Parts: sequence; structure tokens; C-alpha cells
Amino acid sequence: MSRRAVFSACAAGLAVGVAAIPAGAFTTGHAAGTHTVTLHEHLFHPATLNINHGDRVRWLWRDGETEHNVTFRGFHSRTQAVGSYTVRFTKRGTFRYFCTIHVSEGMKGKIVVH
Ligand SMILES: [Cu+2]
Repeated sequence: MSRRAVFSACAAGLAVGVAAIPAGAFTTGHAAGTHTVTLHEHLFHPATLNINHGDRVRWLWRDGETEHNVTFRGFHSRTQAVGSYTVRFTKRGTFRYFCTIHVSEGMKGKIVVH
């Protein structure tokens, strides 16, 4: 029902070549999102994050002059006190990570990709 409405609206207002491509994008699926994890007080906030595959996670350093890193098995950020680190997760699963400097203090997290 809604799909028919989209097509008729496009046919009336837009060139056929333009309407044919995006019509399906408006009616199915979801847009990939970006999620934020903050590094603060020697912890990751939130420590557990659930996302959809294809989404991005952006870590933001917000712990003054204290240096941290985001270390997964196989990839990692720089060790830094300011800035951000962004990863796009394309595979489903649970991905654990930690800060190598403060792991003994419990500075660990996980990304659960659905
Ligand atoms: Cu750290």
C-alpha cells in the first residue's frame, strides 16, 4: 500500500530514472548508524554496546591528559589522550576490547553486533 503511494508520488513529481533507484531504499531496510563510546575515568561508557552489522562505533577520549587505547584482537587505536577512533562492524558476533594500559583496572568493553 505505502509502496504504491511512493511510486505514484515519484512518477508525478520526478523523472523516472531518478525515482526508480531510491524508491526501494525508502520502504525497506534500515540506515546504518553511528554509536559513541566515551573513554572517561579509566572506563568505557557504555562497557557493553549492542549494534547492527554495518554500524559504526566511535570512541571519544574524554579523560583529561590520561592516555588510553582501544585494543581488539587484530586491530587497535593509537594510544592517545585526545581524539577519536571509529570502526565499522560488518560481521555479527561479540567483539571484546580493552585498554592495554588500564586493563587491570577493568577498562574493558565489548561490542555485540547483531
Ligand atoms: Cu586506559
